[in-house]
Amino acid sequence: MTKRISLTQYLVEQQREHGHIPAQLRLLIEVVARACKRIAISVNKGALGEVLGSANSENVQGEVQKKLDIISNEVLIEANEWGGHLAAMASEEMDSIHVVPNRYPQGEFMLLFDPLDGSSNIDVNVSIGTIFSVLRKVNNQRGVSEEDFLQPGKQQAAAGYCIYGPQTTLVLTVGDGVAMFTLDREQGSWVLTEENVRVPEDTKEFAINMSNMRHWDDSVKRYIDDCLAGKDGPRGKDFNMRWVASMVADVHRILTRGGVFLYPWDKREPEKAGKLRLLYEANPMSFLIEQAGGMSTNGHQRIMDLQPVRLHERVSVILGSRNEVQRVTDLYAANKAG
Ligand code: P6P
Repeated sequence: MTKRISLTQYLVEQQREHGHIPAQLRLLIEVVARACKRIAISVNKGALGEVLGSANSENVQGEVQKKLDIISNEVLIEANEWGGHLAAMASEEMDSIHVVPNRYPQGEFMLLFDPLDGSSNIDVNVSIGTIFSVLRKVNNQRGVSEEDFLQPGKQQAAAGYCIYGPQTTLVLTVGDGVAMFTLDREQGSWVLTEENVRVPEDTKEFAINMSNMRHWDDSVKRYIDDCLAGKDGPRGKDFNMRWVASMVADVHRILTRGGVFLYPWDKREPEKAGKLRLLYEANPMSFLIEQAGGMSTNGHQRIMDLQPVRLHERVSVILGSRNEVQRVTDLYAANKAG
C-alpha cells in the first residue's frame, strides 16, 4: 500500500533523499499542480459553468479553440508568471512564447504545455487533460527566445499530466520514476496514490484511430494486421483495441495496465511528421513512459533524442509496452532495409 502523503511531502522527501528537485523546480511543480486544480474546477462545472462549446477562434495549429482551451491556458500563464521560477512559457494555444514580464524576477526553468488536450471530448464528457514539460533555461541572459525551447526531450527536468476523468489524477516524473497523485476534493489536496509506476513489457491492447488505416504506411498496416489476425495469426494471441481520442487518457491507461499507442505519420499530410506535437505532447509523455520502463519512438528513433527545429513541430508517436514498440520499430527498419 502506497504511503498516503501529500504532493508537498513527496517533493520535500525526494529533494532530501535524491536531490532531484531544486527549490525553483519544486515551486514550479506545486504551482502547476495548483493550476490543474483550478482547471479541474472549471472542467467539472461543464454546462453549469458556461465553459462548454467553441470560443469561435483558432489556435496556431488551425484548430477551433474551445472556451476551456483558452481558460486553461490563461490559468497556467497567470499561475506561473509571478513566482520567480520561470523564464518563459510555451503553449499549444499560443503562436509564440510568453516571456515572464519584467515586473517579475526570471527563474532558471521554462514551462511548456498543452493546457487542455483532447478538447474534442470536452462537450461529450469524456476524459481530457493538461500535459506539461519542464526544460532548463540554457543561456543566462534575461532575453529568452523561442530557440531556447528547441531542446531534445532527454533534456527535460520534469514532465507530467493531469487527467480530468472519474478521478482527477496528477502524474509526474522528475527523472526518478513516475508517481501518481489523486485529488482529494474534500481537502483540496493532491495525495500520493502510486509510485514507481511500471509499464508491463508486453500487452494485448493497442490504441490507434482505425479510421485512418488507408492512409498509414506499410509498417503500421502490417503491425495492426498482425494484431487483428489474433491467436490464429503471427502474434499467436488475440488483441483488444482502445481509442479515447485523448492522448492523456490513452497514456494513463497504458501507464496503469500496459498497451501500445500509435499516432503514426500518414498520407493525409505527408509533409508533416504526424499529428501530435513534439515539444509539449510527445516529449513529456515519452519521458513518463520511459521512466516507467516503456519505450517511445517515431518508428525510427527514440523520440527524446529528436532535435526540435520548430516550436510547434509535429511527430509520429509509437509508445508504451517496450516489446510492442520494439516490434513496430523493427518493422519500420525491415521495410527501410527491404
Ligand atoms: P484523432 C487530441 O486532439 C489529440 O491531440 C490527442 O490527444 C489524441 O490522441 C489525438 O489528437 C486524437 O486524434 O485524429 O483521433 O481525433
